[in-house]
Amino acid sequence: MNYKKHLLGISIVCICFPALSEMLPEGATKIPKASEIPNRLSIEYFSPEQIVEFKKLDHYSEPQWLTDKYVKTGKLRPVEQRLPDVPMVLKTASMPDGVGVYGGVLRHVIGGRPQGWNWSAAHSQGWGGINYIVQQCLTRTGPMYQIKPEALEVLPNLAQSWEWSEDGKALTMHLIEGAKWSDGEPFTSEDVRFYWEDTVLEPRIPSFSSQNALGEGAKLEIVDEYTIRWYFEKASQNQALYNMAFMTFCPGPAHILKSLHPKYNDNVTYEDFSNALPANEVPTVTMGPWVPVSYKDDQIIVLRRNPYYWKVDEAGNQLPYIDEVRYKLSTWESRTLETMSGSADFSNMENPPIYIETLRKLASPNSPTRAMFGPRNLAFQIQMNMNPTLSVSDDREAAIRQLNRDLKFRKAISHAIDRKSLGQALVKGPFTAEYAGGLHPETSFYREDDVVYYPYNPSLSKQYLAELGLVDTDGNGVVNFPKEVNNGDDVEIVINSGNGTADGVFNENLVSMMADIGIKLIPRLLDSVQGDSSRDAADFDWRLNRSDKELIVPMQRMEWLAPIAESGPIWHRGTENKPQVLQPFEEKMVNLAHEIFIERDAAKQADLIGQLNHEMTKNVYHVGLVAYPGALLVNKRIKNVPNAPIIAYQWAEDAVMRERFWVPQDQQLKELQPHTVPEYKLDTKK
Ligand code: BQZ
Repeated sequence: MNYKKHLLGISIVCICFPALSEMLPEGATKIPKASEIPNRLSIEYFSPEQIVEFKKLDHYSEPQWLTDKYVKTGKLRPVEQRLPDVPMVLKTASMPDGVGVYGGVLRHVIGGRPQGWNWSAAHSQGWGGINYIVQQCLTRTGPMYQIKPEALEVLPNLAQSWEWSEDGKALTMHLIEGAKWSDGEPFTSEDVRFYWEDTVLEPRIPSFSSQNALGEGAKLEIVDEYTIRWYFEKASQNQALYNMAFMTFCPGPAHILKSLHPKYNDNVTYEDFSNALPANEVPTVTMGPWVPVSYKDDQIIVLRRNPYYWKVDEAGNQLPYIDEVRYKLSTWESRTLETMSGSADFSNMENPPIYIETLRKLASPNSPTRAMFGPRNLAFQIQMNMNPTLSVSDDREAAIRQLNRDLKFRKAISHAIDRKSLGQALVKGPFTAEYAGGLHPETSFYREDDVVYYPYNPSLSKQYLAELGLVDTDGNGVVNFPKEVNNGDDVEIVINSGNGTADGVFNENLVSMMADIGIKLIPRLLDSVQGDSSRDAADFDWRLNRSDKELIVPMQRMEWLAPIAESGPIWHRGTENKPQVLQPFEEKMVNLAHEIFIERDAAKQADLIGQLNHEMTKNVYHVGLVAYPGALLVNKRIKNVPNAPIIAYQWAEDAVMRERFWVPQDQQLKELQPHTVPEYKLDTKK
């Protein structure tokens, strides 16, 4: 299917540029070795065919209540008519507990809140895996963590198969035929066309995707109802297959969205479209295994099985096995605490301040929870906004942007941070490691030698600030801008952050570390919706950020690392009117990124990624703070839960394939809306 193989677990040998020690910049060192943490995660590997296959089976079945209540009464067609002619079959070989039984509940808790169901206009659904349920994408990357390195490839999803043209510039994709949206309407290439042409390429609609992120100058041709063809300027744009997965190519229902879009409806504006499908408008129309059917603001979202879901097991049982999924709207910390105590079923343990307590509880033999510890593939960093004009509303903000763009300033900040203390303040013990920014340590593309580290050295920080003309002229302990800049006022910087305990620990420590070098740091705590929207609008001086999968599998979301598109790294975004202003090292990173995309040799590609990491860390593209491990926590009553890291190609919620989860009958919990599936009012089918 795709050209090259790489990844998690392969060791790659290539020394292609001079040893780093010969060229370390002033003040820089190598990154210190982190202490060992026990890594108890062992992963079972499969070939793609052992995970998924498209195949017509002789016989299909569904929960008995569904047949009795909906099919026998004529409300739904029989299951074989709701399924595609050739459905996707999830294979028993890769299911830890095999074919399951129907029924029961999966209980999630999230700290996010849904902006709405119109993900085609960059609405988030509150994260924590509800996004992975409602947004189905052309390809799927989450479960790739368990593919044997030598067989590694992007997995099919709504695109069933694909082939590259001989010159490597055209990619023909075959969509699954006869699959239906949760309201029974067919999924076709028109959904793909609408998503691409009328939302991604439409500058007046915000999007999770962009043309260049998919592959330089990507163009789409609709061949027929179930065939699409991509054209690229250069050959072998392999990253395109990654970008057709979550969250950059997950089409919305065109048959619903068109009537809400100004191109097809004179009575609505672009703004209307972006705000269409608010969270309380349920049931949602989705291709996912469960459908949001009820929504209570700040309380709960209930999802019920999608009777049109297009995946089955090898015995012909339509998936999912579990009938109801609940999302309690709470906080990220309570997700972990509730999963520990058994009142929730699934948590990515990612909040170091509660690790010790969680570990203690896990050690008890009656703990209801199973924990899977992963490598240090989580990290926090400071992102400094580098767009000189976007969302700048006064002189202070403009002056901060100029500082952010100055390497000497970024080095000064890096040298001001005592990462050892910061790590210990976050959680005592061996969990955290000093982090220089760039790729996550303990992941496959990371090589210590690529990393340039500017460690704790406050006197060098102060020297750099003075060289930049930032001196405390009024004796109040805070350095001032030079007279001609921002009135010579105090240097005050606002840092946007989340509102969890970890954010609090970082803020408190960063405020005092910055105060030591004469910078007044002002934390601004935001909930997840505020955080996402200020991030997307580039409305911040600095952001405290917990990094994501682009720092693990770089070609997946390269525009979040190198400014290959205006949607570019969070800290250097641009718009048509306020474009990015790239510095020479950024141009270099863009070139490297393009080379990475088209390099077919895995070792050479890994080396190019290493060079990118070198540029990132040498130029302090963002300021690394600390790296730390996470653990996946799942209630013991849930079957078919493979060992998985909390994040690799995607977050665990996608990686583990929840549509195969099942619960033995005697352990199933009471459903809130038993024996129901979503029912749509006819007028939603515009
Ligand atoms: C995992 C994830 C699943 C987004 C989000 C959230 C947003 C960011 C990031 C993580 C949450 C959980 O992460 O913390 O464990 O469940 O949802 O999507 O932090 O605010 O914008 O990038 O993935």
